[in-house]
Amino acid sequence: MAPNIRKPPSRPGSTLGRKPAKRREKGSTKRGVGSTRSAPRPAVYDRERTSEFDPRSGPRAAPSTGPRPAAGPRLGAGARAPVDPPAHPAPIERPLPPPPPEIRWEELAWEAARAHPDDDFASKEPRPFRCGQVTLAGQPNVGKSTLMNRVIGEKLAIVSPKPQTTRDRIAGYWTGPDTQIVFLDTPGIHKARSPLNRAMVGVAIESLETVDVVVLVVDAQNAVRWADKIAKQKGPSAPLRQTPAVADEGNEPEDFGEDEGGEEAKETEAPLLFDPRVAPGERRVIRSILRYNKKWMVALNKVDVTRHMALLPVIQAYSGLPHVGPIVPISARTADGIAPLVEAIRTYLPEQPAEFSADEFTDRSVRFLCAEFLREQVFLQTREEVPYGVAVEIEKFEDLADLTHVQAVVHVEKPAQRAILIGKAGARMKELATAARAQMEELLGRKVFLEVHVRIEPKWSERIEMLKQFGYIL
Ligand SMILES: Nc1nc2c(ncn2[C@@H]2O[C@H](COP(=O)(O)OP(=O)(O)OP(=O)(O)O)[C@@H](O)[C@H]2O)c(=O)[nH]1
Ligand SMILES: [Mg+2]
Repeated sequence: MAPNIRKPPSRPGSTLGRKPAKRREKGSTKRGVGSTRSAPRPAVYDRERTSEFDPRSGPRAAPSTGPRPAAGPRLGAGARAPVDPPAHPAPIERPLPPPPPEIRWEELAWEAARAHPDDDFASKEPRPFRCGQVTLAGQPNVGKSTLMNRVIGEKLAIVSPKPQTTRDRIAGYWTGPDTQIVFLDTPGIHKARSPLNRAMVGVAIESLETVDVVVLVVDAQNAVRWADKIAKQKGPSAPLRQTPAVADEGNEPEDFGEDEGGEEAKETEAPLLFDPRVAPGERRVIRSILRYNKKWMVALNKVDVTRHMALLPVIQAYSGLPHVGPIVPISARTADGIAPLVEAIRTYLPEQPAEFSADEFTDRSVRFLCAEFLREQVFLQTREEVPYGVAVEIEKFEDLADLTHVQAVVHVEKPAQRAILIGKAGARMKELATAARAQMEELLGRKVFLEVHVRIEPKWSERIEMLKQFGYIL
């Protein structure tokens, strides 16, 4: 097995070692998470100190110091009173509506995180070391990979706005003063039909089995949309619980592309009772979590782009689900709520020493990450079925005196996909490779010479031997 990637302490400029000051300034995750470990936590939440970002209004506005607007003419000694009565009657004074209750995500997140009975936040004693594994599970595109990258502070998992970006299980290690958490980022769980997608969902489901706790990552925007739809259909007094039969079909995310006629997995268990406001796609994931009898909690992600009041019914709906732990609103993009989430996860981990040294941060090899950087560019720069027909292999990875030579093969399924990837006079491939090479250079901390070949491998995503070759099936 390839050795874990470490962060060498001394190599200047390397992202594996100390991070350059520039990245920290941007408010990297480490700073967000670090705030929980270095600063003593206030007994009462101190919003000025712990939250730099107000998701309702963006960065807080500075008090105005500019000139006041000029006052209108004033009546006083020597001034003449107007002769004509005003043309309009005086406006009727109405009391202003009460301001909407303010929701502070960080505050809500801390509240949720404190709710666990094993909570040792309040303890003044030095806390025992806890170490364990957590799986980030959820539907495709909810932000699992963004969340892991944010906590670890390194780009381990590739991210794109397209669903089914992650195809493998990727471990990221976060080590604090009294905690080590092994995060497992997983492919999105969906109704899979093609062999590749089945393999991906299989990996995600297997990753639920052995961990200490599962974090169900939910896209808050989608959750609110679904809850609103249900509220409109049923009215505000909708029954809180019912069987999952209604409206489940046709609302779950599926593989990209056409139905390939595969048999759908049969539900053999007794039906679970779900609050109708929990969306069908999430029910599928929750069923899998409960099948393994796992402790689980919820990270409601993307609160930076969510209507805040609308999220309350969603929180209410999830809090009624069986064996659920805290429901923590977060934004993986802005780092809001990440520190409370990490604290909440800690409460589920066993008291035991760290498994990995503090400078290790993933189980994946540099080769794997380089291949993924190239695949990410294909996801970002091409459309429709092209990214789903691409697999990347690194054929050569050689450290030379002043640079690293990386030779990559991009496998596609059809000649048309090859033509799109290469583009007019190779323009598209040049753009893809340049962007991927920049990320490789940042990871390795040295110059990279990247050579890319495109090969046609008909229907590779349906052939078991090819899935094995690319590492999607063990
Ligand atoms: N606004 C906002 N967007 C986010 C946030 N977290 C993730 N995203 C975006 O959501 C999209 C999907 O993010 P990913 O991290 O790739 O999602 P994923 O769950 O890993 O997706 P799969 O790998 O396909 O299962 C990307 O465009 C991210 O930039 C967030 O907190 N706020
Ligand atoms: Mg992902």
